[in-house]
Amino acid sequence: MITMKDIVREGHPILNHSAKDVSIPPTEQDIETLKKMIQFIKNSQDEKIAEEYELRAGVGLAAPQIGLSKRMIAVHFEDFNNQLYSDGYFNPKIVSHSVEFTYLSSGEGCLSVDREVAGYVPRYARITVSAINLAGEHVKLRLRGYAAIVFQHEIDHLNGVMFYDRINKQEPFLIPEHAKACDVD
Ligand code: 4LI
Ligand code: NI
Repeated sequence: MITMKDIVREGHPILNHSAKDVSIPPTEQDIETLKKMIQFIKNSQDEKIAEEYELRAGVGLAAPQIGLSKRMIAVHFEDFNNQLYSDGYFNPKIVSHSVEFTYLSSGEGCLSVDREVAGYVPRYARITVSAINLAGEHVKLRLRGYAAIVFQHEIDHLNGVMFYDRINKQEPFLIPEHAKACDVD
């Protein structure tokens, strides 16, 4: 099972590199890795398991965060409409996005970043993602709000981009133009 000791922390160069496409159909090993990543995210949200293994809670994980430079992400969360997103994706790609931006009003955290970085992270308010899911199906996801933010955060990891790279250095809490806040809880 994946635990925090497998999670690569900021400063490791793999987090600043673009990850390689996964060959399709994915190998049994890539499928196994992605299943383990989903399970880690689920475990991290389970109070008992998280306490026992000292896991920090997250809703998404990208393969570079476990030291694998491959284009794979795992997510497990419910959005505001109680829609469940719980799957793994190979080669996810943002194929279109809104002009409008959004940002998490509480800021963003990352399992690879052991400190709080304050500020708004501008994200597209709506995106369409094409990917191959864990079941091997070609999928097109239309995402908005929190779901759109989580997928953009994880896809950024595949491109060597950290959330704080997107925070305005001069004015971390500057509200991006054409943006509406995204409140969680
Ligand atoms: C416990 C059990 C307050 C502060 C609110 C916790 C189950 C921050 C938010 C969770 C913040 C669960 C989260 C992300 C933020 C903050 C990620 C708690 C886990 C909230 C997920 C990828 C950014 C995603 C909303 C600096 C590890 N996750 N909170 N950001 N939750 N969680 N991100 N922001 N301020 N990060 O961090 O998985 S996109 Cl589900
Ligand atoms: Ni992250």
